[in-house]
Amino acid sequence: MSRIAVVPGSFDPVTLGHLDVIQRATSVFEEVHVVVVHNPDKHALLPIARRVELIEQAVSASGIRGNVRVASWSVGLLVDYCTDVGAKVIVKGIRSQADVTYETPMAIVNRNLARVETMFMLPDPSHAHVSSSLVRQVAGLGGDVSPYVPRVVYEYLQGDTDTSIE
Ligand code: COD
Repeated sequence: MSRIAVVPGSFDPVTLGHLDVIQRATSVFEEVHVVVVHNPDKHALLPIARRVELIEQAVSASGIRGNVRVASWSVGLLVDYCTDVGAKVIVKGIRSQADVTYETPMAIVNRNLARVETMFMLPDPSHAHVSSSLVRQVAGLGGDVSPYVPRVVYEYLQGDTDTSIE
């Protein structure tokens, strides 16, 4: 039995879709570790430390009452983090067939590597179209991203003029 789950992602930046998954994970697991992982396939906007801060602030402001810890991981496999903290489950949000195609091989490899299972959660339909890349694109072109992100992220992006890569 597992009481700890890991919710990993780039969270660049954290969106209302991510928060929805985090919130529902806290209703299933006693402890939820939200882990910011560098995705080498993606062009990063925010430094990892800033992403961690924004998640902490967004979780705190959202009224999520479960036990949530926010961390980053860059020194090895995600399952090494899971083993370190005693988590047997990774939770991922699935919005589309493309997410299933992307996530399925990772889930199998993670189970083979460390017997860590992956649980897929379907998003709230109101957030199913939201992604960090969409937010980055709309914000970068001067559009309003307030419907898609927590208020702290909206305010951060409003004030942010530094879009350099970490
Ligand atoms: N609604 C619901 N879920 C959502 C939404 C939404 N609107 N938006 C995103 N999600 C889900 C995504 O499907 C994903 O599960 C998660 O939230 C994070 O999404 P992103 O976009 O922030 O993060 P990704 O997809 O760039 O993160 C990928 C990881 C870095 C987590 C992934 O590559 C990974 O698990 N890497 C582990 C590295 C490793 O150990 N590799 C070797 C073994 S496979």
